[in-house]
Amino acid sequence: MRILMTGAAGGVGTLLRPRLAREGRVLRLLDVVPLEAGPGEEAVTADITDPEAMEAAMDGVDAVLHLGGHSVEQPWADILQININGTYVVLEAARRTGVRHVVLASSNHAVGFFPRGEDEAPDYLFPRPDTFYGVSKVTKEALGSLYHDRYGMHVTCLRIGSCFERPRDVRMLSTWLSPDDCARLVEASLAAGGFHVVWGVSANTRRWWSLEEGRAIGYEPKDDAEMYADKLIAEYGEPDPRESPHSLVGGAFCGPRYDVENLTTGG
Ligand code: 15L
Repeated sequence: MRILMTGAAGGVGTLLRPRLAREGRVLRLLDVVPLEAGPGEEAVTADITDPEAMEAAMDGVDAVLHLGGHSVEQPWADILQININGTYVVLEAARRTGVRHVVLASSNHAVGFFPRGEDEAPDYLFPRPDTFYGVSKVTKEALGSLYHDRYGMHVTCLRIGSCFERPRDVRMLSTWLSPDDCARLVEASLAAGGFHVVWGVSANTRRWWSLEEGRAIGYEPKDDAEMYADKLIAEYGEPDPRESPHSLVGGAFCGPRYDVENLTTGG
């Protein structure tokens, strides 16, 4: 089996590479940044917005894990070209070459303005993006839905929380997706038929996003950010779920000054 991983040089791709290695599996790593292939890997230097290069990269591929694109807020033109058009090009190349399984890295920022209530945030929350970046994740999910319904592709969209080696702040005590759980989620998604939107989150004690749909496709998280709680709370204080940035799914991305104008001017 051969899996094409786009954005393989990025944060999540780097964490997943060793964790997705399997006997009898080839990981084809694709990025605009040149990568060195290790055992069981192939490296392709290409741009996800280049249709010809993406079709060539699909040769002999059974499944695509699409991680490529900007991972935080950017000016609209960049989001449009890299994240939105890039996802279209990836899906279209997969369709043209007969690839049946696609896993799309969405984000909690597709639903960032959803407020925290008493209950867990359910699966399949209606889009409520907190940034242009979040809009691109909504679009990614919509394109995945289209390619499933129109062409019968199996597509799973992962609304990833915070996928880092370990949680970096108190919000991540709730939103952390450990690298090992991320690999478990990707494995379950690669095997899932149909179309799904699942939260990408670990079994955190402070989690407030549903694991129901994830479990329904066979994802069983094993990690819990709580082991980092004492240290993080000593550093940052106890998070108040009623206060910003903890009162909304997207955290700081929902802040009044977290828009691209402020990000690019630094103001
Ligand atoms: C994301 O979608 C970003 O890619 C990542 O950098 C984190 O900020 C994460 O969301 C998060 O919400 O913690």
